[in-house]
Amino acid sequence: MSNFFNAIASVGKMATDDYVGFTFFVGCMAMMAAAAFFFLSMNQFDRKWRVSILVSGLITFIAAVHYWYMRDYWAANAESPTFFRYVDWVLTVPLMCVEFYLILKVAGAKKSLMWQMIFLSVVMLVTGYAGEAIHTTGSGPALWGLISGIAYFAIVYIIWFGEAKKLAENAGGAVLKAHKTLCWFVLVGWAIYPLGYMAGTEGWYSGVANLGLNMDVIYNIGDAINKIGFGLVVYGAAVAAQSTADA
Ligand SMILES: *C/C=C(C)/C=C/C=C(C)/C=C/C1=C(C)CCCC1(C)C
Repeated sequence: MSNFFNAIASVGKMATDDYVGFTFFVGCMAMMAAAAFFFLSMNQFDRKWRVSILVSGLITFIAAVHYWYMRDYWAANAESPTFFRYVDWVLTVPLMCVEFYLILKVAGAKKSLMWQMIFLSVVMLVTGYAGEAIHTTGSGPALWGLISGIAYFAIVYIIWFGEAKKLAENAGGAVLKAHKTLCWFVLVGWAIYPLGYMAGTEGWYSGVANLGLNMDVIYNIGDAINKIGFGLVVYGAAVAAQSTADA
């Protein structure tokens, strides 16, 4: 019973002065709501778009489950839930690559494009984890972060200038529009993460990149923008494509 009251007290405390914990809490709710929205709306679309909306639902659902654990972990230990964070990312970021592929499939995208992007995203995340959790001293975080950043830019290159861009241009219409918006998400929205990394690890950048913001707060803001926003762009494209098809 006393555990029960301690839990209530700690949640109460969290809501008033622990703003990091609060962002985990709100993040969890937002991911749950978004997942429910995508799952419940998917049947209004025809087959091609239904799978894309399903993937948006899976991304936010997987995140909701991890936020549930991360919120608990933070409340119990007041330290970064790095492991849960990266497990979440290594599942959801490749799914975002799948999302790019699904959108471009109508334009004839090949599976190899998808695997190329998935491979790069896994390299980006595994090296990021190495810098954040394994090689945490000296030049370790800067070095591993740099490798991660190179993989990140390779993804940016493919979607902005490479094969993915050509396919989107061939498709035109709702596909091209959605692709363009998602490109901006990856260039600007995903750039939030290296900022969080620099705020939370030691390196040459420690003086410059200290925004006075906690790393987890930065990551949580990034996740809300990228996972929910990304899903909504896909949803918007599906609505647009469907309404032109119906007309
Ligand atoms: C839903 C989660 C998403 C979209 C996560 C994206 C994560 C990144 C783009 C992380 C990138 C990183 C770098 C580019 C360098 C430093 C290490 C990382 C892993 C934070």
